[in-house]
Amino acid sequence: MDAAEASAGTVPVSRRQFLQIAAATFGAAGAGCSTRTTPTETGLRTVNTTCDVCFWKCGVVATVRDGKLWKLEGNPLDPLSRGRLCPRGTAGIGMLEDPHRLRTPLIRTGKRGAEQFKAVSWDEALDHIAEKLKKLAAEHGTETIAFFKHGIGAYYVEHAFKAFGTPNVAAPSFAQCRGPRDVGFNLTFGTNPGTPENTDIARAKTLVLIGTHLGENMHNSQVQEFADFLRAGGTLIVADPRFSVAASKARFYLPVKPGTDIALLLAWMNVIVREGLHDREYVGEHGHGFDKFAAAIADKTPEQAAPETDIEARLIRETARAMAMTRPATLIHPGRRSTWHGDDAQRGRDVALLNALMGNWGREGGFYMPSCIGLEDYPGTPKYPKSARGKADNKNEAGNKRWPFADQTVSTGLREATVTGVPYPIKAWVVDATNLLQAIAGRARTLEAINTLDFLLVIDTVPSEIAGYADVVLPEAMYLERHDTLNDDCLRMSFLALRQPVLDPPHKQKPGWWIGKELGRRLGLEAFFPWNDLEECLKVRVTNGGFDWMELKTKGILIGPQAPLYVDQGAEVSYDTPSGKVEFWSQQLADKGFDPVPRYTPPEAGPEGAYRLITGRALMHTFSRTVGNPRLAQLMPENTMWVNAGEARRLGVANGQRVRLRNQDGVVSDPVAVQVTERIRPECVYMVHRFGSESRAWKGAYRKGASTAQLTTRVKVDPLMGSTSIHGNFVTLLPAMGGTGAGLPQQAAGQRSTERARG
Ligand SMILES: Nc1nc2c(c(=O)[nH]1)N[C@H]1C(S)=C(S)[C@@H](COP(=O)(O)OP(=O)(O)OC[C@H]3O[C@@H](n4cnc5c(=O)[nH]c(N)nc54)[C@H](O)[C@@H]3O)O[C@H]1N2
Ligand SMILES: Nc1nc2c(c(=O)[nH]1)N[C@H]1C(S)=C(S)[C@@H](COP(=O)(O)OP(=O)(O)OC[C@H]3O[C@@H](n4cnc5c(=O)[nH]c(N)nc54)[C@H](O)[C@@H]3O)O[C@H]1N2
Ligand code: SF4
Ligand SMILES: [Mo]
Repeated sequence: MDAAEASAGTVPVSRRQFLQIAAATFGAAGAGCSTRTTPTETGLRTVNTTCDVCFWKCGVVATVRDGKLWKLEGNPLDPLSRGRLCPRGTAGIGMLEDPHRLRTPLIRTGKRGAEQFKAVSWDEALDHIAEKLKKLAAEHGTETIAFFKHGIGAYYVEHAFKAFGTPNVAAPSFAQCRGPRDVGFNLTFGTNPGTPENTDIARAKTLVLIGTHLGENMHNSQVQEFADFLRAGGTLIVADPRFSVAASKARFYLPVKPGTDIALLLAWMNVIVREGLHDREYVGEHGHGFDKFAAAIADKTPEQAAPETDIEARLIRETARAMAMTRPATLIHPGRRSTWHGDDAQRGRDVALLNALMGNWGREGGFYMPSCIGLEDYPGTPKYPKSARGKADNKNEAGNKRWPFADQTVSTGLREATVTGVPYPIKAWVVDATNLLQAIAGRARTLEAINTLDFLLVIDTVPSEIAGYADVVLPEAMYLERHDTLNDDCLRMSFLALRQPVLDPPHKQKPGWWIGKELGRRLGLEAFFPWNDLEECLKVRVTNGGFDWMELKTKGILIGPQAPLYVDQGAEVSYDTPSGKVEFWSQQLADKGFDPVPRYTPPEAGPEGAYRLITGRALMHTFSRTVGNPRLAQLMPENTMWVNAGEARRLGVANGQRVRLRNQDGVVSDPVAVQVTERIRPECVYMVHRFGSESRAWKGAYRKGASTAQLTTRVKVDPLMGSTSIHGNFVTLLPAMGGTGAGLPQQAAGQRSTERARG
């Protein structure tokens, strides 16, 4: 059935038909490898826009030939791409080609999770949503709607929901990603590295990557700067239990035992302080509580850290001295995802403190001071209503904060409020561009929450796992088919970047701004959308900011003024902490009963014979955005499981052999190919996150590889800020069907993977 046909009907359709609706013959619309705006268009044209295959938002030059998208290249004017795209950006074409894209709004007909929907018109879908939301608001209050999002595409739908009155807006990029790092830095410097990070990588003389795996973690200009750093002969120190791509470029590689970073960081600081190698002038002028800090780490010697970290004391000393030698042009990279072992904000604080000892905040080769344009809103846009009940994510029964240092909404806190009704029940979720079933740890708890909801709205581009549980699914146009809000991130120089359509959506897909505005209209929020279309809104904002709209439209990027980058160029640096200084000793932590100087606790050991499961990124994929992208799937169709060569020998498993993994709670994964390698420590195994999708409708991704999220049933919550730590899960290897493996538990041969509960 064609989507247009399907949309006319109100007859319930079977799951098979849903698959067809989501997935029908998109390929036919664009014969072969690409899509077509109008069949009559001929010749070449280019449109400058921005990439959305990940959140770096690189500037893209899109070339259309005879009405089909032909190629995507980096925009040379753009500071985030510097004229080059990563493989995912180039393969953005594959997202348009994906024959399984959502095509039309859908309303659920079967039970939750059964992926049974009827296709409806936009009017029917939006009227239905508005009616539901108004009823919920009247009965329970607008706060009982939680909005989950990831990325700027969700901006105007979020705007509609904030205007409607919910304060409960969360992104997994806080409590599941960079939150602990940012909170650790906030507690120390009163600010944090932000996004994009204000790291001066190219100018550093020494760069320390503790955990963060630049090169596999592909944020375009950051990796280019990393290459500049290496080319200039900088000293690279990498601490990672896995010999990452970055480790292969390192002068010093420290194969640290997983979960012992705090011991390593404290020992590095112990050496630096004990030998007086820190920036004493900086610490004297800007440091707070340094003597108490020095006393607290006085016994954290490399000898004490060596048995914990499995790194020789001599190597810890040597690397600490190497860092001090080039300060302040020594950068201990803050990392990004930092949801590891439950003490992650304190780990983030240790990274911040080690940087503070280098005196590198606002110094060349450390952290530069970023600039941004900060355009005003569209004139006359009203203020959002204020909720009397406040946010629901971070309050306990007594009305106190559960996590005193969380400064953004904790997604998992909203999930808890949904399940427990404390501090008040959450009745509806709106999920826009985030796949919560894989993004937030504890899938069973997420499903429990979903099953208590009165209403779940999912806005996505493909039939994602979370979409399979929705009451209503809205198909968003792809990033190459829409305007989004402007990118005015803070960077070395201020800039504006425009995402604008290259092609029209091929079916009934609509841009997020249109969905927000249309929903807003139905909810009586016209005042919040005083423009006809987003282009008009952006034009006014850009023009009012003193910039030339036509120039932005043509170039895609405008560069604005740049403030001084470094203190010695006149940059102003202030520390927004209670003491107004860099807090080596934190009274605010002490006041809340936490360690004022981070303390090391050994990670919990796993069951006998089990391996700690650690995870990371692959160059050619972004989470669940790309697994079904036909072009990227060619490069990496599924993940593998890295296992240490000695362990593989002992277990009798061969490279390429398929195994299943069973975790400490008995959950069994889908089969995954073993990658036997010397490049990982023996006590852990490694898999790239986001494979093993459960959505039957997204055929390109369905059960490709194994899911790390499925195996992450044990989660530790950071007591400072509520993030969910996922590196405390352990797996044993089981032979997959027909496989052997002398050391594998044979009784489990042929075992099936755990059914990931649906509905
Ligand atoms: N290609 C690509 N790039 C991406 C993304 C993507 O999806 N695809 N996602 C982006 C996003 S949102 C984020 S947040 C970042 C995340 O990027 P990072 O912050 O770099 O990633 P992590 O996943 O935290 O770290 C993974 C690395 O930590 C190592 N590791 C595991 N346990 C330990 C330990 O106990 N100690 C130490 N020292 N190392 C350990 C792993 O072996 C691995 O090399 O990547 C971004 N870049
Ligand atoms: N086990 C485990 N869990 C993790 C991590 C990990 O390493 N391991 N990493 C964590 C980190 S660092 C992060 S940042 C989060 C990220 O987790 P998510 O927020 O889930 O990130 P994505 O997978 O990029 O976004 C997912 C959804 O957005 C949809 N989408 C893509 N493009 C569009 C669009 O244009 N419009 C709309 N409406 N939807 C779109 C995709 O189809 C997909 O369903 O996950 C976290 N969770
Ligand atoms: S880093 Fe790659 S995927 Fe991310 S925005 Fe840039 S080109 Fe796109
Ligand atoms: Mo992230």
